[in-house]
Amino acid sequence: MPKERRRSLREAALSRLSPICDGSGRGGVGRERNFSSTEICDDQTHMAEQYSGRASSDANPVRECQVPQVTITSDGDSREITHDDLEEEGEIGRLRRKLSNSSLSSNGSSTGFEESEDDILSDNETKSKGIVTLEHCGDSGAFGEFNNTRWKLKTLVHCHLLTSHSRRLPWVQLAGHEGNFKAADEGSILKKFSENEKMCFEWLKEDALYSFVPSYYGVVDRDGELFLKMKDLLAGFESPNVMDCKMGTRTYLEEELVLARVKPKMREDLYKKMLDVDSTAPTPEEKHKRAITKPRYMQWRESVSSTNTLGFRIEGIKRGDNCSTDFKRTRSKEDVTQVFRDFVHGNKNIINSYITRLEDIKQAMMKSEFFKKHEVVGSSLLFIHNHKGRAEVWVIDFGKTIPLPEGQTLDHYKPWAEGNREDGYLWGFDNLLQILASLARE
Ligand code: I3P
Repeated sequence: MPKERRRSLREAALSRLSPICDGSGRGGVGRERNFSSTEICDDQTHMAEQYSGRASSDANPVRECQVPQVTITSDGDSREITHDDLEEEGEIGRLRRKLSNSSLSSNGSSTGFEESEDDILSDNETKSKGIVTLEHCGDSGAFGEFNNTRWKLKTLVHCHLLTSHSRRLPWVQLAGHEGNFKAADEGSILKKFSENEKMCFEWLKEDALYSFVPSYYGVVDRDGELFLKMKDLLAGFESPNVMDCKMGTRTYLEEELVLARVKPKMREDLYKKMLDVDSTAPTPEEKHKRAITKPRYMQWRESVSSTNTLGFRIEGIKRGDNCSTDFKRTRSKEDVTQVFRDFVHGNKNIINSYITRLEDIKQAMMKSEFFKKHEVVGSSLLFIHNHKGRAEVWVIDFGKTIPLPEGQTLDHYKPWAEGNREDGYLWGFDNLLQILASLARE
């Protein structure tokens, strides 16, 4: 990442450092404001149709890989941080350092190599300090309804999502980083602090997308660590089924690519993750080094999943107490459609509710200044439904959603070429909608 750009991101972050809130500031709580919709732009729809021709339809078997088991330690005391607190305690400097660091920090997952290109704007600051810990549990059976001839999900995670308060932790570990989440008061959760995500939430409070993102309640300090407090999207759901779809045709920032060229960091952990999925994927040189760069891994992940073919990919699914993240090679339209079919149990009411909600989200996106002015990378749509037919979709994860330079906007459809910052979000969104529409017609 060029130094100037890095600096400008950091400066932007600091200049927008608002009172680190509160839960009572500008629309922090008590949200649920009304949203008035507009018609979907014909041009965009047309472009989406054009681009959707890119989708291929090859079938890829689901491969076996190890997936993590989630355990959560006790829920300590926390309190909300106010601007006054920080000034009184001379904490502004410390927090600013923390904000600056968090966007550039390296993580605890790679070993033995110099810090360099990765984790720019990573949404976790130090994975090693996790409260939610992940442990490999290996094969533990098949995954209920997904266990048919097409979907041999050979690994399974039992999501131990019970806190010391016997309260269910939400959607957090389907695709989240190790150690990123902590339980909070009833109806809310804590996510490890990211300056970038905080800025997004602040902006979103005044945006057309507001009704479709988790309510944001401010920054809190829990045992000396900072977290973003937000609504627990699963609160109020009994035995919800949850799916996390990572949106867009690109899952890494342009900055990560640039930095990887300037100062490549070889990561053994990513090499091993690659090998787990496809032992033939590493090049001879990578095999020799037993390590790969993060952009190389991310691009490979995009190519074996449906990120490249459809502009989104399924990251994980939770059914009852079982979670599966074994979708790394779910790539073709047919395979993705089958996963959705199984996820909703063929229930047309749920499919139609999802479609309606997605159409509302899309209309909001077409109106959204936030969406127009941000490169949206690594953000997910979270699908939640229960057996009673209640179904919701939420736009989550803004750790790698970054503001564009002044005057630049994205249409989120154009194919990405380095420098144009396009993310393919709406192209993927339309493909997802088409898949659900095809299920509704079955
Ligand atoms: C991870 C996934 C995450 C990424 C993480 C990858 O791969 O792509 O999005 O974190 O990078 O390891 P996988 O899904 O195969 O487990 P970011 O989005 O924050 O970059 P990391 O290992 O550097 O955390």
